[in-house]
Amino acid sequence: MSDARTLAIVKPDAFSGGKTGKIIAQLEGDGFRIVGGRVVRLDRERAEAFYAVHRGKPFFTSLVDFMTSGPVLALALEREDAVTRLRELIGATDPAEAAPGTVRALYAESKERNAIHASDSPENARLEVAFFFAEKDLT
Ligand code: FUP
Repeated sequence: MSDARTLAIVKPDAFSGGKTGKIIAQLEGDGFRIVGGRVVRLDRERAEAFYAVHRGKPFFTSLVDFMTSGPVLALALEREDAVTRLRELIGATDPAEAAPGTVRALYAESKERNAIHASDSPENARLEVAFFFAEKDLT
């Protein structure tokens, strides 16, 4: 069960570009069940907290600018091997390096404006699901 749940964020570029429905369809088509969903606008404090591991890196301020530039869709997702499988399904960080057919290959504009986030470990999945959702609100 430790790898059964993960967090995805449909990022502002995909959200404003009207790709949200297509991305959800791709996730559901791969067997993910949506157990929580919220459209939110992150403020700088929240975005900096979410990406705290990247604080101090050259792209950090720009990343926070981007992630606060519009609404995002946070999704709590379940399926077998959810963390591993979602990372495979979204593709590499840079869409130029993402495998064909992955979410980022299909919808990302650049390494920064890359359409979707997915938790990279079961431990981070637990923390990131809790960042957006109270356990009692998950179905
Ligand atoms: P990923 O796990 O694929 O989302 O990638 P990282 O955790 O390494 O990076 C988090 C986000 O920072 C990326 F989604 C996009 C942004 N980023 C950049 O803008 N430039 C970089 O060189 C690396 C990451």
